[in-house]
Amino acid sequence: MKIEKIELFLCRLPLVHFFETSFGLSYDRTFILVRVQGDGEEGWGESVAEANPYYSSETTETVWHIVSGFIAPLIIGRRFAHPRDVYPALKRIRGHNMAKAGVEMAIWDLYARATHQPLSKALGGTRDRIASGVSIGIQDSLDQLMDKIEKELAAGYQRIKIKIKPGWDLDAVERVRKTFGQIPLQVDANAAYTLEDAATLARLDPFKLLLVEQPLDYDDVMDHAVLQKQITTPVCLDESIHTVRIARDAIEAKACQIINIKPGRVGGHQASIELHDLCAAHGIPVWHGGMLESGIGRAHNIHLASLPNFSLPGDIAASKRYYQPDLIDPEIDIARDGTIEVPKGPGIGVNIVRERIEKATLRHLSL
Ligand code: OSB
Ligand code: MG
Repeated sequence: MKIEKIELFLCRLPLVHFFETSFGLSYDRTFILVRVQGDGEEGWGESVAEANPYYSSETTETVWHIVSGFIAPLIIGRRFAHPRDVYPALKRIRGHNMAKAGVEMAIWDLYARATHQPLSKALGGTRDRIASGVSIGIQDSLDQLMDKIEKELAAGYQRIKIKIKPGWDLDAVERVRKTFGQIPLQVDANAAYTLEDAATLARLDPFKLLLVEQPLDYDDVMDHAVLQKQITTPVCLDESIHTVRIARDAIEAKACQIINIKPGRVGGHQASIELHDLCAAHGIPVWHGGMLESGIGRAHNIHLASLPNFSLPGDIAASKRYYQPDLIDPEIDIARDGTIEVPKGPGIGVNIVRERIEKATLRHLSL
């Protein structure tokens, strides 16, 4: 497989509903789509970097810079026997996993299309449907949060995750438990606490949450290990897990009992498979995170989440919660039982609507 061309599309889409986390509030999403071409086929990827460096240090502008200036020259004109070889070929470039992942995942799509198989098969997926959960941002009031949860449960979602931050935590969880009982429930702090808040976080224990996601800093492992000894809720790491090696250290240090995999954060599908396998070997369950992706990134996530150790419902929900219309047609939807079908066509297996991409594009580059 010889990569002949890489195209970048800087896109912006309005969100159906604003999304608030401990690090900020978004009304729209800015992201980069990657199109690769080679062997008479195309492949599509989506880089999950945001316009701002609040979830991660990468932004859409750093992705643009790194792909156009450093990744493209290493990829264009080069022959790859298999997409697993792409991430190692970029080793000289330190960090910038979201930039690498956008390109690497597009090449996986190209490969799966060229070999006439669904991406899930190429990745080693074993299921034809994935379990779907929702991530609900911080709301203007607890009443509004209850309304949203009621709506998502009625739609069939298998688990609810709510965002927390100091001042929007214990009361919110208590109210959810009072209103909805023992539903599968987890919380995500996006690094909003420090070890000094351990006593507050321990007060979540009686609520029997599935997990608490990234309570402490984005680059921390060791404080999470200290915290985990003081609370019974399983700690799950998101932001801290940038590489397979950090995951190995975190498992060794008992800093987490569960890991959230986002291919964008770790450098693409190959690194995700390795992370998935490492966790399986250590009895650490994983689940698939989300970054408010368009249908293109979302389709990639669905294929990856078909691997066997994705044993908890992911943050992979229906398109209509995010974008209307989405960039793909038909859109991604969930069944009444809260599952999403893994597309069966070649590659990511969804129809990309080019006119909608054109409409969302702020800047385009062909390399
Ligand atoms: O921490 O999981 C996160 C969205 C943007 C950045 C970080 C996170 C999230 C989500 C949304 O929780 C998950 C989704 O795509 O629905
Ligand atoms: Mg998270």
